[in-house]
Amino acid sequence: MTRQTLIVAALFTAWSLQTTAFAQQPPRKPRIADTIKANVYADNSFKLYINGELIAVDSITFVPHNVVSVDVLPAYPMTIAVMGIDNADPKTGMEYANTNIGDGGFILKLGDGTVTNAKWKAKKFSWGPIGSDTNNPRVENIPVPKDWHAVDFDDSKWPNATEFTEEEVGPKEPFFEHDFKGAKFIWSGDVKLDNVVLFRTVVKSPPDGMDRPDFRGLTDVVPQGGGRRGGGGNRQRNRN
Ligand SMILES: [Ca+2]
Ligand SMILES: [Ca+2]
Repeated sequence: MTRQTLIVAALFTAWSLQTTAFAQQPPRKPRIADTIKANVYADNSFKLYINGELIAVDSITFVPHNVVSVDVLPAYPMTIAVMGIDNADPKTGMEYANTNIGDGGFILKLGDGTVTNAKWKAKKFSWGPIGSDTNNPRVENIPVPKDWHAVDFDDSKWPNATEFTEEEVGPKEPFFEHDFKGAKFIWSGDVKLDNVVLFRTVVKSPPDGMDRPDFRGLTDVVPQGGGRRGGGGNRQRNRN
């Protein structure tokens, strides 16, 4: 090889390495504009996992019925896993000192257009009072699998969620003050007796068709800046 060929080869190798490294790195730090809003309402409470991470826990477990609205940094395919909990005494399945059976209901909308509907999977893990027998109330439970919220959890044998109308669930005031347009109330088959329900779905790509960068793995790379605007001045550092 001539000296010139060697230089060209070296330059090409350096360029390839840089290109490969760049391809594996996120382009920049994510900004709040990269997030989408998650609006979540559960009768009575929920735990929300996205891509295996705990994202939100309902701040009010019983009443009043509330909406939880949080910022989410999306990454696709996006696995959403939710535990929906209808308030119930674990021994009787009833509430208000065993005077009421009560009912559940869950609805979610993300800023990318993701909504709850019957395409989601839903499986009951605690239900009662069996047969609506309030004189001799009993519950049944299935152990919740440890990895139910994991991305690779196999929910293929779970039934699909059942949709319920707004009238059936009867959401309270905060629901109407948030954007749930296009979303359906879901639960497992029995909105009254099923008290602990797990939901899962995979959003393959953003329903609104918007192209969004994937910021996963940020702790393993040095992002290309862009995290802060204004402030800092000469004190610009890679703050997290
Ligand atoms: Ca709640
Ligand atoms: Ca309830």
